[in-house]
Amino acid sequence: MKLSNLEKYNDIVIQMHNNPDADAVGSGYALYKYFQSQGKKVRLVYGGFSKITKSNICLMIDKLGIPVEFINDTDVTIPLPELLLTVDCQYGEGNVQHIDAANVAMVDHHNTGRKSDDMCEIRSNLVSCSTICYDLLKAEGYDANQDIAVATALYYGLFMDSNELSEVRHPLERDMLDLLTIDEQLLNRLTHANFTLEEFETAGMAMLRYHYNESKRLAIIKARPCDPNILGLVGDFVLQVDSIDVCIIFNELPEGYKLSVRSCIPEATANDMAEYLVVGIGDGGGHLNKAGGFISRGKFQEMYGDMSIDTYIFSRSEKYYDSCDVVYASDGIADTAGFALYKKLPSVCGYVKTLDFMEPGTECRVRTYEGDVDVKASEEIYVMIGLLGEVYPIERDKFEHKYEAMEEAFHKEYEYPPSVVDVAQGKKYALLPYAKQCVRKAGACIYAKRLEIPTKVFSKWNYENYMYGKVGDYICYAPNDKNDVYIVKKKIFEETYLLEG
Ligand SMILES: [Mn+2]
Repeated sequence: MKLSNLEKYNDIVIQMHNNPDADAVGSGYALYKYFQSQGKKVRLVYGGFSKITKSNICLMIDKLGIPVEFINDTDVTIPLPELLLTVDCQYGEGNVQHIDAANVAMVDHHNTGRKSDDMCEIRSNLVSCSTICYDLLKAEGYDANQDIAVATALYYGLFMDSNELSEVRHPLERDMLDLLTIDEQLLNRLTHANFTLEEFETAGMAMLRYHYNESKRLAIIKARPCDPNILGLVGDFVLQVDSIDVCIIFNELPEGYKLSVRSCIPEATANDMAEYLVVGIGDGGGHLNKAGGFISRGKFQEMYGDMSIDTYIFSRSEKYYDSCDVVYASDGIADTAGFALYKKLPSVCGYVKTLDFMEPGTECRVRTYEGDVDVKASEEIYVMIGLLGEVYPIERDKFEHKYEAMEEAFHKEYEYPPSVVDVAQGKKYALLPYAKQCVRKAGACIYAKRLEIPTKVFSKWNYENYMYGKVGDYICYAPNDKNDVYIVKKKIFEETYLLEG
């Protein structure tokens, strides 16, 4: 959906879910300001049983001057709007007060199975709805930075929905953080108004009741029901203990279980652990050090019957330690059993010379799907654009060995346009305007093996972390360089390589 699809409506009501959080308010406010700039009559409302009381949300609304209206159950102040636009939620859901409307549109990042269409923008791969709104505004040429309140509201929405940015992973989210100009002072105040004295006590009690696994240096804590932020806070604190490397803290909510993971070791990172704990029963992810997740009560019961959540978390987290391989590229591949020779299929990719758009020596962040990787712009460094829009740096001699460079421009449409960031300037460069075509030389070969368990490869490139391969992805190395070890995603591998012979 594009916001301009909704141009034909003049009377618009934007609705947040009941008991709105920062993401709902940030999203709603950004769209409110956009439609106002288009000369529309627009209101920003939420319903339910209670008015917002949470301290940080009240402060956000007050300081940013957000014109939020509470529509009480019994209070029918909404005359049938021409368009009802729900944000951070979907029309008809349990936590969305029913409002009659002639037409309904939705912007949301929760996965309910609904797909995007002319009236809906549903992107569940993003951690916040604010990110979607940021992108929708950008697509209409509306710069969120022209109004610092809008920029700050969007930023804070992402901040709060990503467990204080620890679950940010999509390139679009990282762009948003780099490019928004916000009221830092207000953000600072908001982040220090997160909980009440009662919640503070909950945190204290949680810390008194920890379980400790000495051999794994792992602490597990069950907390009383509380705001997810409290879990993160406790986890951060616990991780400062000298004999604890990983901390898992969880609690029970009406719809399921919220968990927060903290780690300070590369062998068991927080995001991997969180993803592992929720496989098949929820969502989880985040950063190496901080991650979070949610387990749905219904799915948990379906899969594990009446196993208690405590038993599940204890046994599953212990299993994690045997579930993953770690490969250091500098050590090379010691055991080549199971690897086979694959031939690259000839195909056209894009490439960009870093010096075509940057000064030599410029620190340049390449935004790959596996994480950010920093390189210095030079004669020797090119950036490849693969079949699915994936980008990665490549050394010139490797490039010339594998590819035939062409002079024709490389055009292709991608959901997320390949880009790099000039780290010092905080400036983003789209790569496609500089991209030229290259053709893979026939016969280039690699050794590859399908992964049977998840594998982390610490590659020779300066990745912020490591390349992570899931079951079904491929671990590969170059025939002439056993230290050139990397992961290729299943889909890319299958489109790119053919078993030799
Ligand atoms: Mn949200």
